[in-house]
Amino acid sequence: MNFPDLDRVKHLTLNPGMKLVVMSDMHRGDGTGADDFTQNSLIYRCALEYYLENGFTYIELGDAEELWENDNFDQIYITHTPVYELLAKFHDPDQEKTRYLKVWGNHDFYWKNKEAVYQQLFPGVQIYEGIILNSNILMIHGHQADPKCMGEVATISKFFIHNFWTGFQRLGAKDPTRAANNPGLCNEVDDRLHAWATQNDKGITTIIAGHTHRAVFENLSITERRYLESKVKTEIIEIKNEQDTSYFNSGSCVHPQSITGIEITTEETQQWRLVEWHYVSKGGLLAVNRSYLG
Ligand SMILES: [Mn+2]
Repeated sequence: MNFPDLDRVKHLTLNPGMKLVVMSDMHRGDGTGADDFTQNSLIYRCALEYYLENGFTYIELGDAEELWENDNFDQIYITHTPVYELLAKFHDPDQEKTRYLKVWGNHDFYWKNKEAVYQQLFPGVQIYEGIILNSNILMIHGHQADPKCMGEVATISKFFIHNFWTGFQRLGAKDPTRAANNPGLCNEVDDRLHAWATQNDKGITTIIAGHTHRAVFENLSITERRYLESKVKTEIIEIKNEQDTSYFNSGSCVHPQSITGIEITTEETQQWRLVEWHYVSKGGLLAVNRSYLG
């Protein structure tokens, strides 16, 4: 697969003092057993409140809405109204001032032609296929590097998900079409995105993506980082050793007990961090904490 021709691209310059947080794969749904986001909704809202108060621009890198399983956006909005109210506080109709940038993925590809629906909630919002930061950092959802999400195969799997899958999922089954549930598939997508970041004629040197649901920092997944640090690993686990700044992945907001994201801050020097937000208990009270994974 070749480097994709991107449809609508937002160009952004990282000015001194700017702070960005990139998150993807919320898969916000209708609140039933098939909605993988509901369990993390409170963690996610706590994280958004922190980013709102601390001056971050929030980049939503695709699959924010689960529009394969749900017929329309209305039910998702009704279920997750507090989330949309919070997102509205980042939004400004002025593209220069807004702190809310939205990119479509394969599960919310719907937005490519239905921006007007979202504009009823967020007047003037633009939804993009990619964001280019400082002319060399490309942010895309990442399905562009996944053969099963492009072309004819995607049409068939979308039909399957829409018509049959949701019922199975309510019974507790795991989604077979997501790269997240198949480490081999995850590696393939990661490798392709890494190859695009290192070999292209577009001036891109770094790609930040989502889609696989597996967080990657400097080309290493969390597991790979831990194995490299501890030097302990099991026989069957293949690990990459080459840590480099060509490829990052924001992970997802549907992990069993946490959400992950990538923060880029420019206070004194430019700093990139992989962060995880999760519950902790403090003296018998439940709190939401942020920790650094990379
Ligand atoms: Mn996806």
